[in-house]
Amino acid sequence: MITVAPTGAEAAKAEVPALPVTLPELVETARGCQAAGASMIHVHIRDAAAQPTLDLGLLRETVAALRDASELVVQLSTGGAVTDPFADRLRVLTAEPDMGSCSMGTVNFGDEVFHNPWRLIVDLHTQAQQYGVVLEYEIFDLGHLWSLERLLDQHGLPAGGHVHVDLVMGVPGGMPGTAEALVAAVAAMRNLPAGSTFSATGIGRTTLPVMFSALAAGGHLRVGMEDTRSYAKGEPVESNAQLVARAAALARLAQRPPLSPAAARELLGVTR
Ligand code: KMH
Ligand code: ZN
Repeated sequence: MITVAPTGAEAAKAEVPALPVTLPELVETARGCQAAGASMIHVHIRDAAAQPTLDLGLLRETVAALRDASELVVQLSTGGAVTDPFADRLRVLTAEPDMGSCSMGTVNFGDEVFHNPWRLIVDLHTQAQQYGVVLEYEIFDLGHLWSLERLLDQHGLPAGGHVHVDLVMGVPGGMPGTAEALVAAVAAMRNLPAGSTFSATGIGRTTLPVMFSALAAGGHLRVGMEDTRSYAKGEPVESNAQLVARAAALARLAQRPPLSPAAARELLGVTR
């Protein structure tokens, strides 16, 4: 399964002109990435000034437009930007996406702090259960996997009944984007429910080592301009579809061809 994370909340449009920030750009990205092999899209949206926003109306419009234009599983970020209030992040779930992300712990995030206190995690998990929104648990460091065990023990399985985590590796302040760290994370998943799955993404120059490691370890892949702005040294990424196409080609070489959106829905327990 290949997830594309096309925009994120950190890169500036002025510095990264290929970043999709408008709804038409996002829709075109979704179409191109599905054609290239993606089955899920992890969405952050921007306002008219290309700044990150969690505006509920815009989020709803975005979910509808992406559903019209593609079959991709639509996952809205509840992580937002490091400055977003918790109430706004929780409200994202009411936009009725197929899935939401749920970050499993506070982490230094470059020079900033990405705040994810336990109370917020519990509220995201339990409200997503109530709304029937399937969650993907974002793991920035190994301890976040133990927090996920504790969350599931105390509050039960997510909507859909399947546990899927995304290892976000190479964030300055989190676990490194190395094969060793990926193997350690996979080992730390041993007490999650049987059949739990993971994807992995490596930030910046850790993109390729993490992709190769995840493929070798039986994981799924996340790629996109949220995490990766250079295709190779000195070569800016041209489009998100370019990153998806590379991941799909490597997955086929590894004899693990990309899943269709329908197969991804089945795997993840997404019924919308
Ligand atoms: N933008 C980061 C602060 C998520 O989408 O769930 C948080 C993030 C995680 O990207
Ligand atoms: Zn994100």
